[in-house]
Amino acid sequence: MKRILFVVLMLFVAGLACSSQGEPGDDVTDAPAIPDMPDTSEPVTVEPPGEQAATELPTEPALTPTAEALTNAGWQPIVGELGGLPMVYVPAGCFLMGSTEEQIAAAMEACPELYSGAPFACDASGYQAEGPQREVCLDAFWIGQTEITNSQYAACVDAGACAPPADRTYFDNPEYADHPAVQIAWPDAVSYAAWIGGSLPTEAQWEYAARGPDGWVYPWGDTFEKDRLNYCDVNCDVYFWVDATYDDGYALTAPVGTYPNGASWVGALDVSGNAWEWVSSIFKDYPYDAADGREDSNAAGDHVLRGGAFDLSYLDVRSAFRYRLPSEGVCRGYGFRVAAAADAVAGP
Ligand SMILES: [Ca+2]
Ligand SMILES: [Ca+2]
Repeated sequence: MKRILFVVLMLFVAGLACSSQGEPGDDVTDAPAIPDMPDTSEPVTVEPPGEQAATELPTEPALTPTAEALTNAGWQPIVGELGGLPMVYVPAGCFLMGSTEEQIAAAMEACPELYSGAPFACDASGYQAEGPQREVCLDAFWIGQTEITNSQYAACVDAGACAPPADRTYFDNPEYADHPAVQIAWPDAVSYAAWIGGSLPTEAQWEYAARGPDGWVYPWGDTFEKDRLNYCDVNCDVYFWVDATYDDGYALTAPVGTYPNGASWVGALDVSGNAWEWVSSIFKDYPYDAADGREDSNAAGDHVLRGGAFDLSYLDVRSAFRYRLPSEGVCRGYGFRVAAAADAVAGP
């Protein structure tokens, strides 16, 4: 029942502002941080065996040299290209997908203030969908450096492989050529991704590219920083959660890559905010399991959008936040980026 209420709430907001909830507030610096990964970066010292021990050691070393442990700060972004699209490489690894119980509780505690004045009440279920947290390990892949832009999407439309956006107001305006393509339904995002030779990222791939092995709350760290994204700032045209304290320069979408200091650990831009991003996954409860049908492209059900948009507050541009919509849903903030297999992209 709570989930139904939350969906009703979100649909209400979507009707108001396409995709929104929340209001500005204090940042979430006090949100519990995900526990650090074990620090295995220190060199392992193996004492040379004494004469007595030498005969007892196995002929193969027990510890083989390994690369330095993967960390967000330690990874150097690699940019490749897929059909003209800049892609960034995401190395194989593991991370904790979803939010901790403490983080979900913190989101719920912040919610009433965020919604202050809004004609609905906070409900836990939208945030509860971020749990339970569980480790997910992924093979390497590539993900788009940016959201797909209007000019990029237009090439697919011109080729007859993609349907034009539901509302062409910005799509047809040359001034928006480098803005994310929006008003895109899930099947059309899938069509574009296939046309370019990739796919939509899974929900797990998207979140890993956003948060990294360190599991940061935002692409740049655990603290909301207003100068790193296009969110619901003073220019925002929703009514209850505008952050009147900051001007990010845009009421609607911004050109992709406007905030290079908002890059995630792999170098993906505008992961947080600007346009929502469809992922391949059907919305199902956590823990995430790619084998439970949610990655079946023919399965019925709502699909997931990630990252929040220009009309969302700090709470809902967190990398763990999950938004669900019927696949045919279109609105001014719904776009996407593509992913590709590790061997599908020409590297540098
Ligand atoms: Ca903005
Ligand atoms: Ca985005």
